[in-house]
Amino acid sequence: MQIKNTAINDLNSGLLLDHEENLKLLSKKHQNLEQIIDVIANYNIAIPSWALGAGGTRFGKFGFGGEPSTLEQKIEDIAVINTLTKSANAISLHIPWDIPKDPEGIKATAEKLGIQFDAMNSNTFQDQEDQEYSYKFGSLCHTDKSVRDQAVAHNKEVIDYGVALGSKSLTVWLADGSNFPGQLNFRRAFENTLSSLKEIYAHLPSDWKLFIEYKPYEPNFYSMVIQDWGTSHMLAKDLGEQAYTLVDLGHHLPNTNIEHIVATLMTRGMLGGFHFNDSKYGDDDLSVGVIKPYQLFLIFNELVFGMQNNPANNPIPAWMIDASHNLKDPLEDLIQSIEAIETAYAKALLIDQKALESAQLKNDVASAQRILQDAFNTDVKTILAEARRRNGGAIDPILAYRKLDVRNQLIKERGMNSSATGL
Ligand code: AOS
Ligand code: ZN
Ligand code: ZN
Ligand code: ZN
Repeated sequence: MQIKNTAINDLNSGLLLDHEENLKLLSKKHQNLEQIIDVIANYNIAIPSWALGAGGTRFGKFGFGGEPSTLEQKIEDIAVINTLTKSANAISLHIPWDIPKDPEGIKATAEKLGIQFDAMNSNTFQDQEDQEYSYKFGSLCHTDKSVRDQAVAHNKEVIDYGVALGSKSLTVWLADGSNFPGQLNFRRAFENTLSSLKEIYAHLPSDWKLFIEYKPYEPNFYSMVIQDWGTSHMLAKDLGEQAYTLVDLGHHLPNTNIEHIVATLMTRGMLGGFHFNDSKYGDDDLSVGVIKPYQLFLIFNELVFGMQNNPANNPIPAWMIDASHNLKDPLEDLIQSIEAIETAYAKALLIDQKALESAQLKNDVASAQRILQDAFNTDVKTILAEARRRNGGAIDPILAYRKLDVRNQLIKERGMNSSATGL
């Protein structure tokens, strides 16, 4: 299924008059509006290949019609999102769920649809049918060298697939840890993980980055080998310049000050990747912005400041949505997530940084709060719409998705019972 540009133009034309009026009002109020529209228009977030089908919980999964069952179809779905939003021009693959049997062919398909290959993801948290050793008691941290070797070899293989596709980074997320006190020697597990990661790092092409994701608990409920940003940072530092920490918003204990972590990592140029989602209790993987939009805005405030004041040369982080879609149409959910991310970004760009700095230097707390809240309370829908429109996207992407009846078209093409690989 491919959406024609003319269809989007037709839908936009009905909304244009109102949109232009709103834009005029906004540009009267904000002098830097053009710059903000520009930044948003050039912003893209990668979509993980496993987010395109129905997600589930450990209790069950309720399918969606028209789910993509091949890598080609996953890329097609992302192209649909990208055509509407002009903000999702990359896919993040997961091996072995998305082994490209014909890398050249897949690359050509993606290129034709304007989709690039973002970070590759390895999987040593599940046992695959043909593998010799089990990851039941860990992978890169395992007590048995043969298991570690197998996990290292898998990660090297993932890098090789990525090279064939034109990806430039590998994300390692480990489920390794322990469920019961006494099960694992923390220090031995850490050292084993570090030496396994060193082998993987040695296989990294010189223009690649390695992202190390952390998580405090789940699937292990007593300890996780890479439990927090400090552990990830230590590992990355020991590996070398191509290794970075990856922040996943859901991977923090409740009420953790994530914006502070972001700022600290960027001070040292160590924030390499970012997984967006939202959470109420744990790693809930809810749609971005549904629970704590103000926190997301404060995080973007640090990201904007970090990118504008960057003596440690923090790279532009690799942005990805890492959420689960167990009730909504996954494509609608991803469009909503993109909107939430860009909303927070645009609002953070509206912050008067000079005024904020002067309030901070004078310890004028009330003014500092007001400056942030003025930006947060500004309606930026029109900014997002204008950024999309200028790129040929939809003024209202969800409305367009529904008017174009995308889901039913996909069901017609793929059937009611197709299912996507993933969690
Ligand atoms: C797991 O909790 C992490 O968020 C991973 O980034 C990701 O969801 C997983 O690798 C999916 O395969
Ligand atoms: Zn993640
Ligand atoms: Zn997660
Ligand atoms: Zn999550």
